[in-house]
Amino acid sequence: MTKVGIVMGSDSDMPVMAKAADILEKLGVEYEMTIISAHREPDTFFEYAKSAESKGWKVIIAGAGMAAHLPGMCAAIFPMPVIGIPMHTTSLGGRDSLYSIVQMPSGIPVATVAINGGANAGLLAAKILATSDPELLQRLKDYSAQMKAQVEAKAARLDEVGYKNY
Ligand code: RP5
Repeated sequence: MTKVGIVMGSDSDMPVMAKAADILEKLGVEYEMTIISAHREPDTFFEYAKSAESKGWKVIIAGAGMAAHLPGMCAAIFPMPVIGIPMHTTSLGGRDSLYSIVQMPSGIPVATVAINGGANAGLLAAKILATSDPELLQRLKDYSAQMKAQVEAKAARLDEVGYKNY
C-alpha cells in the first residue's frame, strides 16, 4: 500500500527527488511520485493535497525551488508530516528555496532537509513510518550498519596507501 507521496514543482527537480524515491525503493516503502506546480496549476495542487489523506498516505515529501511554496501549502492541507526539500538555484544558491520552506509560521511545520537533500528526505519519511512498522525499522538498522561498514572499509584502506589508520 502506498504510504508516501512525492511531489515536485518541476521536472527540473527530478534528479534530487529521484534520490528520495531510490531510498524508499531500497527500503521497500511504496510511494507515488508526481510533478505539480502550486503556482502554475493551483487547482490541480489543491486536489492533490486534499485527496492525499483519503489515499492512505502517511507522509508527503515535497521538493521545490525559488519561491518554494509547494511544501508549505502541502502542510497547510495534509494533516500528517510533510518533509520539504529546498532545491539548489542558480541565482541565489538555493537560499531562496531553503528560507521559503524552513520559515513556516507557527502551527504549520515542514520538516526541512538540506538544500538538494533528497536522500535524507527519503530516509526521514522511512523513519517516520518505522515508528509503527518493526520490519521497516529493522531494514533501517541494516542500512545504518551497511553505512558503518563502508566507512570502516574506507578507513582500512588508508593503511594500504601508507597512512596510519587509528
Ligand atoms: C519551482 O520553480 C520548481 O520547484 C523548480 O525548482 C523551480 C524552477 O522551475 P522550472 O522553471 O525549471 O520549471 O516551482
